[in-house]
Amino acid sequence: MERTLIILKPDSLQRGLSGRIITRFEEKGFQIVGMKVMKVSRELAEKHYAVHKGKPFYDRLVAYITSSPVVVMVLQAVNAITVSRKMMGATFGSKAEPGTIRGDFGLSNSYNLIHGSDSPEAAQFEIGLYFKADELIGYERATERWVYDTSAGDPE
Ligand code: IDP
Ligand code: MG
Repeated sequence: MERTLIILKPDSLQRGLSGRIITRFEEKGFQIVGMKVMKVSRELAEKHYAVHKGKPFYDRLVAYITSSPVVVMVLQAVNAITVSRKMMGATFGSKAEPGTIRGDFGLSNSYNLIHGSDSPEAAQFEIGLYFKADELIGYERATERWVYDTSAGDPE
């Protein structure tokens, strides 16, 4: 099982799309192990987006993510990072394929609704930035054995 950090960015909440986006992940079979609404501080945004410092869009990106509340979630699944990135679609709303979250709900190359960790290292770093250990809840799901084939042991 893998965990990833997902952020529903300010435009998701302002446009009333957060519920529909969360539903996509629930329907796919992801397990929600952490979730909260928060306002991202400038300090937190600068830590999160340190890898983008110096890029032409960096200042606007920090302004965007701090402009209005976000929903942050930790989602768990087999291959959570790869699968969630596929569901998000390409970075630019104008290029993202229909059927993806960015492809279905947005046009902007900047206001693109959602963030998702892009590697296990990034996920570990980002989960630690946004959540305290006791805010993540591991629990057994009644549907687990129908989401995955667990007959050989590991979920497949
Ligand atoms: P990702 O969110 O698909 O992983 P990154 O390249 O990590 O894309 O960029 C982080 C965020 O910065 C994007 O989600 C988007 O909001 C913003 N961004 C990236 N490239 C551009 C750009 O060329 N113009 C404006 N905003 C951008
Ligand atoms: Mg990224």
